[in-house]
Amino acid sequence: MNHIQGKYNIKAVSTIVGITTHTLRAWERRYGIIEPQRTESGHRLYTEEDVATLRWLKEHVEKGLHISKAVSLLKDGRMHHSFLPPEPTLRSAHVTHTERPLITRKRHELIGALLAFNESEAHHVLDLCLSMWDVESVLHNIIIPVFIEIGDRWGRGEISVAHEHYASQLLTQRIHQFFRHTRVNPAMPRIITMAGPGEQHSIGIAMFSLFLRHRGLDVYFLGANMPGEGLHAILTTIQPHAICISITLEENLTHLLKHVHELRKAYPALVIGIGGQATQLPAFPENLAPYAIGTTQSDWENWLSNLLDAFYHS
Ligand code: B12
Repeated sequence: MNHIQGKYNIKAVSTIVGITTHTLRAWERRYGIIEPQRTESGHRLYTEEDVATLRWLKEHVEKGLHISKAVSLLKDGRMHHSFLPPEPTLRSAHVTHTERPLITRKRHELIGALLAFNESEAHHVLDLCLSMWDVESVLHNIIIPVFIEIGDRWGRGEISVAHEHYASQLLTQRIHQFFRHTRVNPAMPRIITMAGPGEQHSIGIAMFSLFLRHRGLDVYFLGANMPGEGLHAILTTIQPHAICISITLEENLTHLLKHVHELRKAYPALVIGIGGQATQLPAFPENLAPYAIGTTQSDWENWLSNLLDAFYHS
């Protein structure tokens, strides 16, 4: 017997998605994007996935994308709500086999545009990516890898410092834009985020800040090279629940250790979290280990869930 997974008839889908039955049939005929199963009497039966696909198409057509363009994006790679696996490492979030070629192409296009100093093309590629995937997916699968690739090319002397700075500035601006457009939930804890003293590497902590913001936390992002002495004013004014510090360079570890020790003494209730490349180095001090948040998405989620538990039960 034929195994039928479809459970919605065309009328139900039309009501759920808000597309007329006439349009549904026309899209099927012209673009072949959905091929609903058929009952024995020949009536269409749609699956949950079909419904999700139609919703996505409708959303993008409403945003101004022509239906044929939306369909080709869909066929080209894949859209869907999130292409991150349940537990990716944030450094190398997996993508499914079918999505990989499209992502690689988008990364190349973005790198090409950035290295040609072509601002509008770079934004166009990013806009297109954002029409296909959610912000965190674009961040982890497109923006971060492009950032690293360009930085590495500069490190190998293959491109000039102007190329590297131009690309970094443009991508950083986009990250900050995402940040501005996410809403804060006033019932959530306040968190200060910063790159520690001596640290110019601020993109990683910007990513983590965005992760927190996306979950509604009230994040105060202080950026790069934040001296410990300068924190008193903000700590006493906003009285945050936590402070998260990023550290990349080994040479800044001693400074960080001192900094954490002082914070601990002056603000015993403040939760301290540390992240960044230096937490993975053998030289990372053992007495800082309890503060390390971890590198995977589930490490970040766990840290946050402990923070929220403590916050709501205090
Ligand atoms: C861009 C870049 C710069 C830019 C930074 C611009 C900016 N606004 O951030 C500039 C040009 C300023 C720079 C300067 C230097 N850099 Co640099 N830089 C890089 C590069 C190419 C990319 C870093 C980056 O942003 N990656 C993308 C982010 C998303 O990754 P990330 O920082 O690791 O963050 C991830 C995690 O670590 C984590 N994370 C980070 N912070 C936090 C915080 C918390 C709380 C949590 C939970 C997680 C978390 O989340 C992120 C997502 O996965 C790397 C090469 C590389 N492969 O990483 C070198 C690199 C980091 N730089 C390096 C060096 C040596 C330098 C310089 C000393 C070079 C020099 N000779 O001047 C200076 C030092 C400046 C200083 N005092 O800090 C080395 C560090 C080697 C080491 N381990 O000691 C690297 C690895 C290059 C290399 N291969 O040698 N750099």
